[in-house]
This record gives sequence, C-alpha cells and structure tokens, in this order.
Amino acid sequence: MLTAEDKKLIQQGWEKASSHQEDFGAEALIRMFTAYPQTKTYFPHFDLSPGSDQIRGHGKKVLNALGNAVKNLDNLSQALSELSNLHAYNLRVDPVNFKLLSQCIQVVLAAHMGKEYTPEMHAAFDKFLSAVSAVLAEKYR
Ligand code: HEG
Repeated sequence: MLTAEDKKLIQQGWEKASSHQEDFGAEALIRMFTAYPQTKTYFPHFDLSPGSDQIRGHGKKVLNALGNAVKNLDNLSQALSELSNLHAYNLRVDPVNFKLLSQCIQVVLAAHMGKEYTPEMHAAFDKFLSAVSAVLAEKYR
C-alpha cells in the first residue's frame, strides 16, 4: 500500500527519469540481460547488443509504461490491465522475472540520481515496482 508520502516521492523521482526514458530503459534492460542471462530467452527476436535500436526502443516502451503507472498510482490495475493481459496470455513471462527487472530499474535510478535517491525514495520505488509487478502477474492465476 503506497502512502501519500510514497506517492509524492515516486512522482518527484519520476520527474528526473522521465526525461531519460530511452537511456534509462535501455540501461535497465542491459543490466537485466547481463546479470540474469536467463531473461534473454524472452527476446530471441531482438538484437541484444548494448545500444541496439531494439533495446533502446523497448527500454523506452517499458519506462513509458511505468510513467503511465506513476500517473495512475491510485488505479494501477486498471492502468496496466492491457499490459497485464499481454504478459500473461501472449508473452507468458514467468513472474519471477518482474522482480529481476525491477531491481535493475532501481539500480539505474540510484546510479543516476545519486544523493537525490534517498533511502525513503528507494523504499517508495521498491513498493511501487512491486505493485506494478503484482498487477502484471495477476492474470496468471
Ligand atoms: Mg514487458 C513488451 C512493459 C517486464 C518481456 N513490456 C512490453 C511492452 C511494454 C512492457 C510497455 C510493449 C507492449 C506493446 O508493444 O504493446 N514489461 C513492461 C513493464 C515491465 C515488464 C512495465 C515491468 C516493470 N517484460 C518484462 C519482463 C520481461 C518482459 C520482466 C521478460 C523478462 N515485454 C517482454 C517481451 C515483450 C514485452 C518479450 C515483447 C517485446 C517485443 O517483441 O517487442
């Protein structure tokens, strides 16, 4: 459950990320593919070399979707409903992978925001990304 303070920190933190969607998204994906190579199996059709057009394009899509979630913090299930269907029924991504990408996204935010990424902001993003992951995985039941 996100508190009012969490929501404020997420919105504040996202202001910085939103102007670097493609860069941050691509970096998070590269970190995921490097640290957890098993995640590459979902992208056999991608050129997975760092900086490829597909990685950048997909990174931008993922961060854009998160930006949409940030705008709908009180309404995540509805805001992410189509993506949830896509991941469960079409892509069939094993839900464990959402945690892996979430961690990589947090590393990217922390690395780029430095001191601005306070422990409180970290905790807020941790809750937010867990909530997004729960929605993306909820149709698997
Ligand atoms: Mg997913 C497509 C968002 C985790 C594998 N993902 C997409 C798309 C978005 C998205 C916005 C494009 C949808 C469209 O084209 O309509 N993904 C998204 C979020 C998160 C996530 C917000 C979690 C924070 N995705 C995720 C994980 C994997 C995965 C963990 C696998 C390890 N996504 C995946 C694949 C595609 C998408 C294989 C299709 C890529 C393509 O063919 O273009």
